Amino acid sequence: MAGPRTIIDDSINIKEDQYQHYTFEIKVPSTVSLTVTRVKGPAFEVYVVEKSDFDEWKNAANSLFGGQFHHFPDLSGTVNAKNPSHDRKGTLKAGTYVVIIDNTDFGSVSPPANFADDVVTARVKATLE
Ligand SMILES: [Ca+2]
Ligand SMILES: [Ca+2]
Repeated sequence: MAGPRTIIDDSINIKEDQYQHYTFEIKVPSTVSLTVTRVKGPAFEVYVVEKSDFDEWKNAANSLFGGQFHHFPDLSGTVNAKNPSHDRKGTLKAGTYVVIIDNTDFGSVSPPANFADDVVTARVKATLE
């Protein structure tokens, strides 16, 4: 296969209490490189889940006390002042996947509870090898 192929290349603004997601499909086992860079805003999480588990993630995120969901820890993580660029690589089998950028109270970090809309501005890039 010739060189890495870009599957996501985007700049986003995500309002407080919202998340953004990207779906991609791979036909054969592939190495995915994912870079999510914080430009502005509060700390947030990045999750990579199988598309069939996206509803499970949404249910967990909408539940008051969280919940169980399946994700790929190698590709997931927190973006914050200490770690402003989430730079991960992992091998995935053929399938359809969802990258979630979470600016909600779900997970280990939450936008500040104040009267301001803490918008996350980020660059999202993913390539397949
Ligand atoms: Ca969160
Ligand atoms: Ca706020």
